[in-house]
Amino acid sequence: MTEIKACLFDMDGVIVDTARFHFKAWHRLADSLGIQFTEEDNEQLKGVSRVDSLEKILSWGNLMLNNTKKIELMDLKNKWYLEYVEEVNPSDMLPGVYEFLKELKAAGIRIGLGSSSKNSILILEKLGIYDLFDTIMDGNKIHMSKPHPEVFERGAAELGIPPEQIVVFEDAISGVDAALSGGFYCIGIGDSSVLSKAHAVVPDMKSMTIAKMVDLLH
Ligand code: B16
Ligand code: MG
Repeated sequence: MTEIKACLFDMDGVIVDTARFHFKAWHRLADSLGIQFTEEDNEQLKGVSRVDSLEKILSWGNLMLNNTKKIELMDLKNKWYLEYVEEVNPSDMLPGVYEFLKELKAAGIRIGLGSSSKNSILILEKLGIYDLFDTIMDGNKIHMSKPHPEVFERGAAELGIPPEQIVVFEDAISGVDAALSGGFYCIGIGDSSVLSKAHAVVPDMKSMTIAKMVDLLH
């Protein structure tokens, strides 16, 4: 295995459990439109951009709306989401993440964010870890949402490190697909039956270390 020179982290579901707030806000919106929306449906929205998430929900409800109405609904969902994340603070960081980021930093392994979210900087600031990132690639900068590899490819390009020397940490099927099609190593965080395509899957970031990461990829 080649030397690992960088790690790219998905945000929602890997660094912080904001996925439940996205679910809550989409559920509230779907309810207001009379569309059924379960936690199982929500799996398909993880890692997917705001606009693509809305399109999926509308298609599940067989609802056709014009662009103005869609923008209004996305703004409403984001307003609710921002209310829910208002209280996010460093204690909301998922266990093991902070220690792992510190270990990477000390070892000179570059750290990047590869998130579909347009709220990523706000959340990283609330968690107090914004300064640890060497690059931030997110929904504000990319044109194609996961499973397209753009978010990770552009993160790698900003770091000047090729994909084969980078490990992506992802909790979503769309993100694992994005990492693999970009030629990155990928460690899935969550359910191994859901993320089975990743090179390795662990239930969470607890006790993640550089040694464990390298071991998982062997
Ligand atoms: P926003 P990630 C993704 O973030 C979330 O998983 C997904 O549920 C959300 O719809 C998307 O960001 C867009 O988020 O509405 O904040 O721009 O998992 O790629 O870090
Ligand atoms: Mg995610």
